[in-house]
Amino acid sequence: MNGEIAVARIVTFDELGPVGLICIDNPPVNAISHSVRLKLVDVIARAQKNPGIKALLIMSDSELFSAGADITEFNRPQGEPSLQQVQTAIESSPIPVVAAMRGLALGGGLELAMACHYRLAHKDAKLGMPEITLGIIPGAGGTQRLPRLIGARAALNLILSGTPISGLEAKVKGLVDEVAEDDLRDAALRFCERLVREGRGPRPTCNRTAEDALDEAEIASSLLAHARVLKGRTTQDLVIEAIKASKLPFSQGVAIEAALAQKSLASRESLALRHVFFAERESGKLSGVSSVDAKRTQPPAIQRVAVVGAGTMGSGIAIAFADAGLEVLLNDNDPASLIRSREIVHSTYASGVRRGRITQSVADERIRRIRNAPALDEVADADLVIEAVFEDTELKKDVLSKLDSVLPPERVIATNTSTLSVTELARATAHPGRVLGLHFFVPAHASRLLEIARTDHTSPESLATAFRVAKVLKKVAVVSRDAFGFIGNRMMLDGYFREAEQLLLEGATPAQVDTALENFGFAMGPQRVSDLGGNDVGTKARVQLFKRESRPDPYFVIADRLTEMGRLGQKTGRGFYRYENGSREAVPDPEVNNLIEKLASDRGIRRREINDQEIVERCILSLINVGAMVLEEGIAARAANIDVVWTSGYGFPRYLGGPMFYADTLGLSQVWQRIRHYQEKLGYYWRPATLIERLASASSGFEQWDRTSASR
Ligand code: 3H9
Repeated sequence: MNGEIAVARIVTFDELGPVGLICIDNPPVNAISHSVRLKLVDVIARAQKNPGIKALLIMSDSELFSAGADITEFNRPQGEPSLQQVQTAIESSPIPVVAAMRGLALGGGLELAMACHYRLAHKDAKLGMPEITLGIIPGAGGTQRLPRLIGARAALNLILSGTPISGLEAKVKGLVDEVAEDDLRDAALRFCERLVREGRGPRPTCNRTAEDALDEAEIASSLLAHARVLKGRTTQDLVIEAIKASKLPFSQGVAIEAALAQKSLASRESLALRHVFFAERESGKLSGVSSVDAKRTQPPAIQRVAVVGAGTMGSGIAIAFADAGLEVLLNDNDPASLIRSREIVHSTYASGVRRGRITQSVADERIRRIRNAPALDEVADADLVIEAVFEDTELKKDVLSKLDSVLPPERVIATNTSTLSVTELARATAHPGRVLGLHFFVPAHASRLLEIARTDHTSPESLATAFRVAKVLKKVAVVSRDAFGFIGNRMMLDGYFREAEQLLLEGATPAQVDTALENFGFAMGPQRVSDLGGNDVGTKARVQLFKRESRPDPYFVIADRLTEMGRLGQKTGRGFYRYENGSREAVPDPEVNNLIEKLASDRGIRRREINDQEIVERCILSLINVGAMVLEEGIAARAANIDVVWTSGYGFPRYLGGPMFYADTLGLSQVWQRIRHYQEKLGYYWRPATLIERLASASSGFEQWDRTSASR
């Protein structure tokens, strides 16, 4: 074998003196797909036959080593060689094999490296086992080799956290042998040459033993440390079982791991989490919402953003962009608002420093990125302008019209409205194609979801810009048609929260409703959410929304009455609950129960005992039902988009896949029958969505509907 072996670029081989350099080149993320595995075993076998090659180096020329196994292959037979077979080829190699990692080395990528005899990483590389976020356990020796390299306890923590560690940290833990400060390739080649010079041969990880074993106290403390992300989950039990097996001889341990990995792969939890993984990526693509060729619609780069309106929301949006490294111009015609906004910005960053999230110098740099621009025409050279003034149609129209005249016609103008008609606002401009809604959630700099509201006139180019904004901000984007509440708030108001209030009128207590839904898996129950966000915020939003479409009584009569009484939630110490002395602990309040009883009796509602099962069923079914209406009305393009909205913005448990995926797991004919049951019992507002009826009678589901709608 001389020089370069002619292989497809999936895996390349170069002979560099005594070192055979194998580069994985499988864009976009160097997943260890079947074709990569095939090439790897082929190249390794051929290199071993070359007497001139004394060491093999596996790395990647791209900016990441590997994002792991190819997740798209999980739903079909994997095809040989398996990743385990590649690892055996590496581990049993008579010449030493070295892995050098830069960027990301995740899951199966890191497992591949762990099967190599030596490992290097760039100091800033990120090494981790994110499998748990997909509801699976590391299934290519990860639960067996990691304990042998860093100890069982550290392995458990790394796997349960799903969060990567840096190259430097990996060195401290013993996961890598050497860290490269600068040029990884150079450092790795020198490392290999040194191995050869010193005659150091293969060092199979599988021959080592883990220094420690898991005891129950350590397991309990690890589970506690990751309790928030593991709530309601089961994969962690399989991880623990697999790591315990690392005390056995390697061949037995990997056999146990393989069986547990299969079990995790087939679990509902994993199906749901993988669904959300792909749904999040799909929802951020233009192809899902426009027939225009997405590849030809390249949005311009965004370096400078202007935010008009320096209130709480505007300040939060400014912080989000500054965090992402962009320059921000903050405009407000009220100098006092700009001063207050400055205070918000400073106190947000001060809190980040206090909590150890960022250093003071990073905070200072980000603060410097936000500049006041008191005159509106100063925003003219921004690549994108976001209007975030008070929720008032006339005020917003005035701002949009002025922006339209100062900005070049191709620049996108986004409104941050959550309640008003974007279509109506866009009419104030001469270029409605450049107008769309960017619905940020509170706090704008920390929330994951960005709802993009498109009108019938919004251009594909503007949408492409909005997607780029989401990418820059590391948020998940979902497009909604401009309609009452967009996707998320429509389903929350007409479905989930309305049903929660109805249950209160019929006899449940706020604590009972909240606890039942938190036990179902929601991060926080609906009444606690209302108290946190402010009951007045909800009331004001509904007043605006009712200008678009009204709703018949009873519709949030309790929350609105609480607002009238000044029981605004945590901020006033009283809402659906009482909060003593600034505490966040929600204490049930008999005064609220009396109020609910009165509101129920005014409406002739007979109160009764309601069990938790009915609470959960009614809240979730109404969420699903309104979700189906949102789909049939074309407000959401895909059921999976709804799942993204609810798992990333409204606390629906990700491990249940979102409301529409969850409906599929229940079976739509069951869903339809139960909705019909409540329609008979409770009356008009339990009308089943026709889409559910249609899909149920065809024994179909939302996932299938998405698949067929993709080809429509
Ligand atoms: C594993 O390794 C199991 C083993 O233990 C056992 C095996 C036997 N496979 O997110 P992005 C696609 S489990 C296939 O938009 P970013 C993604 O769908 C794996 N495809 O970019 C998208 O495709 P498209 C453990 C993958 O820069 C494109 O790449 N690893 C994979 O924002 C770009 O992705 C993980 O859990 C994959 N593994 O983020 C890591 N990864 O353009 C999962 C990505 O068609 N991946 N794609 O929509 C991630 O966390 C992020 O994608 C990453 C890049 C951080 C890598």
